[in-house]
Amino acid sequence: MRYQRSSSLFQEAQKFIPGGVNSPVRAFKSVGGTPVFIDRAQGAYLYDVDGNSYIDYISSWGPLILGHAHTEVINAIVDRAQKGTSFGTPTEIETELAKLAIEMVPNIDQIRFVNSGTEACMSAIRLARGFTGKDRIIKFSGCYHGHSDSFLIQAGSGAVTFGYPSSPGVTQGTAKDTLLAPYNNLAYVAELLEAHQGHVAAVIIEPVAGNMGCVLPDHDFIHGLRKLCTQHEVLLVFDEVMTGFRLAAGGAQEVLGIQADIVCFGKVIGGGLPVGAFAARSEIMAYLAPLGPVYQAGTLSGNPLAMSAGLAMLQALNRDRGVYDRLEKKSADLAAGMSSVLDKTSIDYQINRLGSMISLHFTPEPVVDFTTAARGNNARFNAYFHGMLDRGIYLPPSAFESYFLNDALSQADIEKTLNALDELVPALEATNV
Ligand code: HOZ
Repeated sequence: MRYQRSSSLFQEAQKFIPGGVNSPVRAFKSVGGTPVFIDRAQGAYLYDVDGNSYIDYISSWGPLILGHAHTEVINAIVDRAQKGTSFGTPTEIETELAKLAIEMVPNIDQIRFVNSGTEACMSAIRLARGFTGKDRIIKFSGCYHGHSDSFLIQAGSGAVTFGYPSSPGVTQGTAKDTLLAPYNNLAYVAELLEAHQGHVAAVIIEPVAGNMGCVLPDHDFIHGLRKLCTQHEVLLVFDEVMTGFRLAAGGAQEVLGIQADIVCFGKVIGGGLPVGAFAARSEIMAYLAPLGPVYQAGTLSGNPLAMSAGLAMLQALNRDRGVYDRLEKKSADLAAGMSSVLDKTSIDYQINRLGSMISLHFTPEPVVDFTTAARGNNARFNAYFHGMLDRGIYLPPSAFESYFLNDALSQADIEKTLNALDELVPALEATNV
């Protein structure tokens, strides 16, 4: 049996870990079947405990933009580990990573490192509230900013995959300060800002959404959002946990030509180790403890192993900016190839893509927000996911997640992926609509 050992490991894990996983999307609950337990990874490939290999299109959900076990990143971690793993004191490498991140990203003066994207967004909002003296925030339905209370309201990613976009456990008191708007709907945001005049601290957005599948911002919407925030003296917070250092060295700010007030990072900035960060101009960062009154701390924040992985990753990206052109070409080839396979069929589909973030939705209408993303054909998506997995292609196990391509992926891998899709077409066409 192809997944025999994975299956028995999953049985065992469920006895001791809720749902057998430490992050819900991994459980394959919405697509069914047994999650694949990975033993090791190299380059563009994952290898499971049953001896199967997969071309990986999630790259650990984004961080591994250069592929798995990249030599420079691994060497940096190993070298640093020899000197001890954590001190709870300042280290030189934190400043090195801070300097490089600030050099690569437009419009930030200072950066604070935390341990995850969740922490970065949670802290950014606290900072925005402390800086503006206002309580409410606006977020967009289907955007996911980690699992802190203020954001688990019509959230994307696993929250919506498993049917709890607004999580129990979030108090009414917290929820009332989070105002919701549909993605790509500027008029709605304008109305909210008018109605809550003087009470909104920040608008937080995934500038290219990756947690309801990949959803691109309309040009007028995202530029209009910048203008509205300035007019209303509201901070614009870009959650670049997925897009930061991925879409370009300067992330979505660079690609879209927009300067946010606070930017949140995660994933690529940690090189595959647990790192998040938030950054802004000095005037805002000065509100943060120990300079200012907004408290934020962490025993393992700025951890030397994590910093060394992040530094090696950003150094490699900074040295070879051609990586972004290569990723653009591979992603464009993949998207074009998928279209040419699916165009020959009766299957309704949409492919959304910006740079190396892609998603495929089985729906006839453009996917521009959460409502349109949620209209996708689930049965067909599940058949697609499992059909591809059985052919050695590892895709996100939810229609509400983006693919993240990596630079280790070869043209031959893309060909293999397209052949797998081609082979799968009869089964997809037969799927109940
Ligand atoms: N929330 C992550 C994707 N949007 C999933 C993380 C994981 O399961 O590892």
